[in-house]
Amino acid sequence: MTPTLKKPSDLFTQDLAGTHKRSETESITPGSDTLASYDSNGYVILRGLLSAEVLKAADTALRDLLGPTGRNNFEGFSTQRAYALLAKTRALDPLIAHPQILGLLKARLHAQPLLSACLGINIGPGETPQMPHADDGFYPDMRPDARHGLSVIWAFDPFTRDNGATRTWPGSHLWRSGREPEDTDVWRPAVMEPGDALVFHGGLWHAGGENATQQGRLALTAQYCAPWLRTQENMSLAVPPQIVRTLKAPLPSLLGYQIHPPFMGHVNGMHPNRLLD
Ligand SMILES: O=C(O)CCC(=O)C(=O)O
Repeated sequence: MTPTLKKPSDLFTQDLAGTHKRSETESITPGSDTLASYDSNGYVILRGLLSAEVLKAADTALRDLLGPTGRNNFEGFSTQRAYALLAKTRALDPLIAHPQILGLLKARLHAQPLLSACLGINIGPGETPQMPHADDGFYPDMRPDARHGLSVIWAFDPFTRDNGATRTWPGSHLWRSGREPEDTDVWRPAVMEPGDALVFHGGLWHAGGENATQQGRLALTAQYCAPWLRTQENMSLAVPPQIVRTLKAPLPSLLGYQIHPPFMGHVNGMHPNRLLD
């Protein structure tokens, strides 16, 4: 039954869809220590989240999809990337929609987020440190403490100080607008084992590290944004409906097959899921 709107605020709280009602996705509620680290440092490392089988399948698929090295010093001239991953493999789905990540998204971003970007990053031998940045940096008015995004970096290789472990500037998600890391600001490498995940606030300054070893450092990054923002990767074009139709919840919703109340995301006045029926 479509609800009757009684007051203006009902527009933003009521689910107006007749057929494709919003549904809760299964998630794991984060513990208080996890949230305390996320809130104060701007990041938290979740350890050992994947079974050996899931990790192996994800690792094999991602390595197969890696493209050429970067076209500028942000992508990294010695770093390979892989984009549009949801159109290319199903092996990464359990990471992108991991219940622990969904729990953090619900607690600290939004219960119906969008997947803004999802890419493989293999920092190769000899790579120089990446330019520090915040993943929310391209949204205006990102501070103070605007909850625009939440990012995850999954380690597929051991992450060490020497091989390019992601550098984080603890607490930088709380910096005033316009402040950038100085040489005197201390960064920390996110030292991780394969299957660990660095989860961070979209306002956290971070960067891929320098790789002074002879091996690559492979990661998957999944970046999520609030459902009223434009996504970095144009997911509607990157992942065609015939693939989205085969995906399990909440992946279609993460890819934009959702309505943010009252009407954001409609197609021809209808819920986008009608395209999948
Ligand atoms: O690979 C990493 O450790 C971080 C890379 C990153 O933040 C990016 O390319 O946006």
